[in-house]
Amino acid sequence: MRVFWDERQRRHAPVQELHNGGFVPFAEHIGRVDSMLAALGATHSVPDRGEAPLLRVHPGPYLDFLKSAFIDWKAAGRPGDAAGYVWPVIGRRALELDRIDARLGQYSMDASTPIAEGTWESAYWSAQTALAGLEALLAGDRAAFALCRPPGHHAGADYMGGYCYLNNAAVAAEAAWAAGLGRVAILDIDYHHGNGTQDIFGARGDVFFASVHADPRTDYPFFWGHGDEGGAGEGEGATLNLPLPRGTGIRDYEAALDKALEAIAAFGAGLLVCSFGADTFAGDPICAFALETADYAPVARRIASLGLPSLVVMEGGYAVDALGENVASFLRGF
Ligand code: Q9C
Ligand code: ZN
Repeated sequence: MRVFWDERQRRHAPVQELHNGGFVPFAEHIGRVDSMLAALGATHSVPDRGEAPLLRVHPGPYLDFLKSAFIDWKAAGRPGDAAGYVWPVIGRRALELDRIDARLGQYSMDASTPIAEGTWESAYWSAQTALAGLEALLAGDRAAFALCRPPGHHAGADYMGGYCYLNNAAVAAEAAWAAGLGRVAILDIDYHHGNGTQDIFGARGDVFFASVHADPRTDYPFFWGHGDEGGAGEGEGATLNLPLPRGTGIRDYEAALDKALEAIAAFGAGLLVCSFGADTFAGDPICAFALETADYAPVARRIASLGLPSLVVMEGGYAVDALGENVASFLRGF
């Protein structure tokens, strides 16, 4: 399976994040990529397809915000990386204010997603990497791996969150739709629920979203991903959430995964986008499932047995020393 990656995805390097009431080193750091590149070997280059495919998912004002936030932050005389401290609660007026602090709140959902100098450039190339993987499928590859970083599944159409700025999986799914590949299924197997992807496609009947993740009653992102969220309007029935308790190991995990795969098979998609996070690993420092390195190969084999052209998009995974081997195990299984 070809691996797609662009060096400009390294430019994003926030220093710290708010975690459990204090500041800690930013967990989604470039060491993750070094671990994956060491285990995966050669990568393929990523062409520039411009902003048009990003704009199929994200509104222009949100992209403008991502581009200018760090500059505006510095212009306001602030040290460090741009981070919000006030969030508009549901039902408040949707104002388009100029103040950088207001914009950081308007366009984000949490305090774990700072904007640093190279954030826009890395997020842009991360989304381009997803598009490059999709193009490999269009050219006839059965599967492709987009080594996206920063990750994407917590980013909604107009908000960042959970280390995510642009929703790489959604950008690829929309591009697949535009390319005439028909109905798309997105299977999200990051430890955390993919709230951004669900928000983007939840009202759509032509894109199926299935997610196996930690129960949001105990885990981030808390306010999405509960078992009763099944889509809205034309999208009713095209969202499937399968939350699992902390401590879940491979047996219960595979049972939930099989339910997701059955639903995807019944939906009748022409293409699969798999949001893959290796933060389900037993040794992950910020997560609490119990998958082992060797488990990722059979998990991937089950997914591959759908027989769909598959784009694997990288999401989370923070046990840096094991990350490369976990991803390699998954891709070998495919
Ligand atoms: N105290 C992804 O895996 N921070 N994002 C949680 C817990 C946010 C993870 C803080 C975790 C987001 C792509
Ligand atoms: Zn995650």
